[in-house]
Amino acid sequence: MKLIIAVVQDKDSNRLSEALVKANFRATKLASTGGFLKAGNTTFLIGTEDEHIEQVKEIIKKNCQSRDQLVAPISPMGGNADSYVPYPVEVQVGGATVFVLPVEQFEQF
Ligand code: 2BA
Ligand code: 2BA
Repeated sequence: MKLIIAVVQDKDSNRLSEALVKANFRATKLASTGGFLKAGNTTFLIGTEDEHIEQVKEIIKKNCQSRDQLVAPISPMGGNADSYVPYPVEVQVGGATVFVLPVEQFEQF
């Protein structure tokens, strides 16, 4: 068994969870925040058998789009001057960042 951790954009999260349910996969959604943009994103935990990993990755790929996002300059006033970006920068936020981890045990009580 493997645990897939997928960080996706909020805009894609409903579509992805619907597609997973439709394909009979179980998942847990966590509200998360990107360390760089400091904007909300969604982290999916999907536990599934090894032979289904490719299918889950395909579903993620199909339902998550990559987009360009503008990072607005944030005033350092009262904040952390180390992270101050004085001009807007465009970054490409990927469709999904996916990790596949081995699962030692899976129990449901
Ligand atoms: P449980 O299987 O007891 O799962 C309870 C919650 O645990 C799930 O909430 C989900 O958040 C998490 N979970 C379970 N298996 C997981 C896995 N392999 N990977 C990641 N997270 C997992 P919900 O998704 O809201 O599901 C509530 C209950 O609805 C489930 O209870 C199950 O009885 C049923 N269910 C969930 N997905 C289903 C599906 N695709 N088809 C049929 N029944 C489903
Ligand atoms: P954020 O950390 O908010 O990053 C959003 C986008 O900003 C990234 O898109 C990337 O294009 C850019 N970016 C991030 N860190 C950067 C840096 N130090 N310098 C320059 N540009 C940077 P993605 O790579 O597609 O990542 C989307 C989200 O996925 C990230 O949101 C983060 O929440 C998660 N993520 C990506 N790589 C990760 C990793 N190795 N470990 C954990 N989470 C990761």
